[in-house]
Amino acid sequence: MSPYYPGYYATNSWCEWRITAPVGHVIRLEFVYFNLERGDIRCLKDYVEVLDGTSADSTSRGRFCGYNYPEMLESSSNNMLIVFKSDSKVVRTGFKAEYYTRKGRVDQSFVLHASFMYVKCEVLDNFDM
Ligand SMILES: [Ca+2]
Repeated sequence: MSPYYPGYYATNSWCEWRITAPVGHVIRLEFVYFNLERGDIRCLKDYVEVLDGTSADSTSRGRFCGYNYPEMLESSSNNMLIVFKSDSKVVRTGFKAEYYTRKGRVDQSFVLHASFMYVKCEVLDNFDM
């Protein structure tokens, strides 16, 4: 979940959550709350971006902002990175997501996990785009 959730998140934030499942597992991410500043279609102000891997250079599975909940996302491997970024103006109450993992075979059921692994969250200077 975003910093201070269900309170307002801070301005000028950059946060990353990394989810790592055992090798051979895939990750399903489901947003259960989503309320960010509404941006244009590129979501340049505040956004959540889900990446299919371990770094910000990994393939993006989508960048999300505004009030519409992102659809459920599944990783192609056992790693997923969630990035949250806010600019210097207008804050909302952020997001909450849950994740499930399963062995790669489709006949295995997903198992819900309680929380994200915390990686880092920092305040940036002059990060407006
Ligand atoms: Ca903002």
